[in-house]
Amino acid sequence: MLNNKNSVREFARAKNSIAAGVNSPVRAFKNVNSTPLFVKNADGQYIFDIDGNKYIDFVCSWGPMILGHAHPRVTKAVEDAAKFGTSYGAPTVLETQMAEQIKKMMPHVDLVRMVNSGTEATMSAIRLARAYTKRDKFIKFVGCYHGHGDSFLIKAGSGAITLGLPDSPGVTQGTANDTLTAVYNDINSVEKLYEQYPNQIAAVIVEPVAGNMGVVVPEPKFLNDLRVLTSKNNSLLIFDEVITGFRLAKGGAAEYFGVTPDLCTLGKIIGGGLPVGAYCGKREIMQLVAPDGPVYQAGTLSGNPLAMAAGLETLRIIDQDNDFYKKLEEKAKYLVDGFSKNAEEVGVDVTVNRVGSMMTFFFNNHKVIKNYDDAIISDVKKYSKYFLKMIEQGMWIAPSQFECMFVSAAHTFDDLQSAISANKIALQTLLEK
Ligand code: KE4
Repeated sequence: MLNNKNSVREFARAKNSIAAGVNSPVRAFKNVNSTPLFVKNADGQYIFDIDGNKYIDFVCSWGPMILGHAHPRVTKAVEDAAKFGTSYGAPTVLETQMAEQIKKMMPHVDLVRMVNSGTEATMSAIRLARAYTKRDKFIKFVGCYHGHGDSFLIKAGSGAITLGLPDSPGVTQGTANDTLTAVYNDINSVEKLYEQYPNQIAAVIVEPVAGNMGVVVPEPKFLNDLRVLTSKNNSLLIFDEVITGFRLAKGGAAEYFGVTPDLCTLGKIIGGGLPVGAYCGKREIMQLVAPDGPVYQAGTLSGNPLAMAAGLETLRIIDQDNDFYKKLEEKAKYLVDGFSKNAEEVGVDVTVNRVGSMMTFFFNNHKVIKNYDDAIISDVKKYSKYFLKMIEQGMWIAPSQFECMFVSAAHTFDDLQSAISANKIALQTLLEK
């Protein structure tokens, strides 16, 4: 049984001062019927809670920590930057270097605008797409999550599914009317919306690999079909690469799948663990952004020196290692092969979806999970039991069936073997009455 008494005490204390006791819903462990674990520190692939428990971390702060925690070069970059001050509200060369680094790794990007979260990035990208096309509506996919901006909390994924709030109260009907939803991997559902709303759709925004209904992989032609369909209808294709950006390849999902969006949104990895987001893309579109253009968007701490230092060092470390993604792929494949073999041997119905180092282990007997309806019937009670058994064995995995599991450059094959052994024990407990 896990010793979590300090976390239990601190959660009760937090609830007196922080809404719901956490600063982001999925951290509350609500749908795995447990009390959130409070973290003391993290280092490399390990995370330590305030009760002295040590875990191998497969959440990686929901994606940013692709190098592992407290990477010495990243920590030093932040320390050095902090000595010069923490925010100026004025341009710095560091921001230009970050934009140039993004452009170097993502050649389809002409101009970048830094913001402070993925939510800000997607909100801004949709505003820009509407201004550029002079159209109001946009298409998202059921189960995809693009942050908590009002227009995205329509059949949203991530914590919204986890907590059963895919359509949040507080979002007005007027806002919702301009958000159209289609079915992931179903290009006909997108075509139908274009037929129903001719010349009204500004953009399609898509997670090129869905990570917020659990990992759902795009079928071979889906992304390219979206590219063709959006171009044919004079609307924009926006890749929300907040998770996949620099996760799947140096050029993100655009490089991985060979499909070029008009705009893309970034976050997580480009901040190296500090608050960051960005929207970026073709010059003819991005040049509409204020103050050169009329599309207003601003941010006190946008491009702040500490996040730029952490993110730039992270991207440089990745960019300097030509085998970075090959090594991640080998580790992720080893883990998933081990998990799949366990499920077979123990006799538990699971479906594993993986692209690169992002994966989800669904308690679901669908052999193929290709959209929200396939994912949502997963057995969340089973997942909850599995989660608690994995945590007890020192494996820090997502407290939700509808999130990703990540492997970082810091994980060793010994760590992965430990996770495979723990996974087998956790699966066996599911068979106990
Ligand atoms: P943030 O505003 O949380 O930085 O980014 C929003 C966002 C946008 N787009 C995608 C594809 C995302 O996955 C996210 C945020 N991801 C969730 C986890 N799936 C963040 C974790 C949380 O909400 O605490």
